[in-house]
Amino acid sequence: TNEDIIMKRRETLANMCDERARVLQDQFNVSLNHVHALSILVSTFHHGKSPSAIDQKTFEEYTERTNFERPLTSGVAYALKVPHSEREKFEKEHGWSIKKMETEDQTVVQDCVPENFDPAPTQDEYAPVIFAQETVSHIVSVDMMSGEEDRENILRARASGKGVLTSPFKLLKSNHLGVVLTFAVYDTSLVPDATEEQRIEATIGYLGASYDMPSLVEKLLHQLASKQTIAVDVYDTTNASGLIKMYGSEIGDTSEQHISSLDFGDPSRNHEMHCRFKHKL
Ligand code: WA2
Repeated sequence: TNEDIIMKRRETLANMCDERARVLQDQFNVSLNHVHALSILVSTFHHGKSPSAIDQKTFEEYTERTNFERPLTSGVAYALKVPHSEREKFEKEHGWSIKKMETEDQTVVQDCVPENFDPAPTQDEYAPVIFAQETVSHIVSVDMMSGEEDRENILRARASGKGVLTSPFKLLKSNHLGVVLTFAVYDTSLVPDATEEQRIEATIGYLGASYDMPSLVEKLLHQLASKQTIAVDVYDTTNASGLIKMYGSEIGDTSEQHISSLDFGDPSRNHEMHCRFKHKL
């Protein structure tokens, strides 16, 4: 009967949506684990050795060769915690000044490259990027604390000791919405059951990965069959009053949709996948 067909169709949609959500969530989790491991690598071989065994060239080579471990990321980078009192010494040592992150709302697109960024105005502390994968080399020397989403992430990462995610925002030099994942790096003074204050005190840097959602989700869905059949949207649903679409299209009939939950590992952010058939029955 017609009712059976409709039921069957609804079940098919639910299964396909759950499968896609599971694949996306698993791939995200795989890259999250590897970004975590990278933060330990920096702690061990940059901060744990004197002289450091990592420089920009080594970091670039290693991150490029291990890219397959971070399937959804567009790039990884490492920023140092620099208090204002150490800014001058830091800038002299590195031979460049800490730059302010400027978004395209404030500047014309051509100016939106770090070479043209202004020096960061005086702040209590900074988070300049010292190492970057080649794909995000444009953020070297930029103070990540001068970007609202990056700053919030840094503060939450170091106080919690967990991997934390931003809400979706427009990444530098990208036309797409993306998210940033951040892990804090601590010095050896960190005790196992440290308080937030002790964690902040022991922080020495921030390892972050950026995820360009549209291109990466697209790539992932391409590998699965029946891309022609269903349309998929990914939302940040943290704020119930305003869902943010991180990926998706306008096609399909939204009256008949299935929602699969997504867990990207940060309990303070919620995500969902919404699926629908592209064509009516
Ligand atoms: N990485 C790449 N593109 C970006 C970006 C970012 N943040 N922010 C805006 N566009 C080094 O959490 C520390 C990476 C930030 C890490």
